[in-house]
Formats: sequence, structure tokens, C-alpha cells
Amino acid sequence: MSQIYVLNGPNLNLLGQRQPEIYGHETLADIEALCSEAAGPHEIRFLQTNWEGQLIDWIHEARLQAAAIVINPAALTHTSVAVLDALNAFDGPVIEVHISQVHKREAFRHHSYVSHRADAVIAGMGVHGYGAGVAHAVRLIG
Ligand code: CA2
Repeated sequence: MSQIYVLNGPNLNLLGQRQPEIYGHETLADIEALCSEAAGPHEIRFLQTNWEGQLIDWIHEARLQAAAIVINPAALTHTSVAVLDALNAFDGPVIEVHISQVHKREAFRHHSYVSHRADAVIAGMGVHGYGAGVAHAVRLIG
């Protein structure tokens, strides 16, 4: 159970291709490499989906397989009670990561359902927020 799940929500597969002024030039593959480095001896399961139900299924899978979850739920952050409910059924640490500083952006991005469960929230560090999130998860799980 020393795996760390790093879960990514809708449209994050487009990272590096559009809106670099908001999300930077790095791709998901670059972020996966950052996460693996930050994880030390822990194994990373790095996943992205555009489907809410798939994200929920992976959170359920993490209940049996993972010691911690680092999650960027993307737009589902602001809309999904279902993702929150799934995270509430996970016992280990949950770290919420946003590439952009959501509180400087539109008002609809200021509320996060996932923050009701997250043990830590990172926003505005660009892709380095993922490295910080994984490093924090490692500290919490020991
Ligand atoms: O800042 C973040 O990481 C967000 O979670 C990203 C979400 C956004 O809805 C949240 O409010 C904040 C959007 C992810 C979409 O990613 C794209 C990347 C490149 C091009 C288009 C979309």
C-alpha cells in the first residue's frame, strides 16, 4: 500500500498544447516525471481522464491500492459532489493541486468541493505544485 495515486481530471490531456499563459508549456508526461522524482521510493500511478465516472472509479481503486491521493480534478473541482463523496470514502491523505492560482481567476473557480476533504491545497505553483503535493504526501505517509 505504498503507492501514491496522482489523478488528473478533464482537459488536462491538453496541457502544453493550449493556453500556455495560464498552464505553462509542460505536458502531462513532464508532470509524471516530476511526480516520480518527488515520490522517492514510492510507486506512482499517474492517470488522466475526461470522464467523471472514471475518476470516481480510480478513487475507489485507490481505497485498496494507495496510501495517498494527489488530485487535480480540473473543472470537476468546482462542480462535483460525486468526486467529493468518493474522496470521503478514502482513508489516507488527499492533496488537491491546481496549476493556476484559481483565486485570482473567475469567481466560479474560487469554490472547491474537493477542498472540503483535502488535507492540503496547492494552487498557483504551476506544474511544480504536483512535485510539492507528492513530496507532502510522502511526508504524511512516512
Ligand atoms: O489550475 C488548474 O490546475 C485547474 O484545475 C485547471 C482546470 C480548471 O478548470 C480549474 O479551474 C483549475 C482546467 C484544466 C484544463 O486544462 C487545459 C490545459 C491546456 C489547454 C486547455 C485546458
